[in-house]
Amino acid sequence: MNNDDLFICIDHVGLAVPDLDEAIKFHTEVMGWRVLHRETNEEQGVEEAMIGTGDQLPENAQIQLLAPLNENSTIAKFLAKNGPGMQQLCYRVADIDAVCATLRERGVRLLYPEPKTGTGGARINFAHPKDTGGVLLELTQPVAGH
Ligand code: CMX
Repeated sequence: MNNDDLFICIDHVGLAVPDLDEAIKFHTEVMGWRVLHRETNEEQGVEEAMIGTGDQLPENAQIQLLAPLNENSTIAKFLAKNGPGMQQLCYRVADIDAVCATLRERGVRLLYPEPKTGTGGARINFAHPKDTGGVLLELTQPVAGH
């Protein structure tokens, strides 16, 4: 793949939080954001909310609040080790299969052999933080129209 074709924009930044309702209260009432979307993703072990502005444009990055669904969740492990805070950076892509193949060719480990399902039905994968300068990097290919 051509370097110019790899990433579209920063899709979102993910924050690990112990309690989703408490975090939503803080980010809406104190910080002034709005909840754009909320869902539970059993496979990822998270309860999540996407927040942004009232007139959020598709190319504007969102903030993803991630709370653990149970004690086995990767977010529970992250919170136990680091406490609340930034857990991931997510880049939007147009063709996740091609991007994953290109990154693999360049020596970056992807966590899943095939993309899994993320926010709003998007196809997602993650690059290992040890291969990306210490940042857990999510790749997301949103469902058309989302
Ligand atoms: N950001 C940066 N570094 C991280 C990290 C993170 N979020 N999570 C782990 N690491 C680092 C650890 O600090 C550790 O480094 P050291 O060895 O120097 O201490 C190393 O990576 C390995 O950590 P670990 O605790 O042994 O590994 P984990 O069992 O925590 O797994 C990871 C790490 C990335 C494989 C796991 O968190 C994972 O599978 N993440 C992808 C899925 C996910 O995050 N789902 C929730 C979000 C869902 C969504 O966005 O939709």
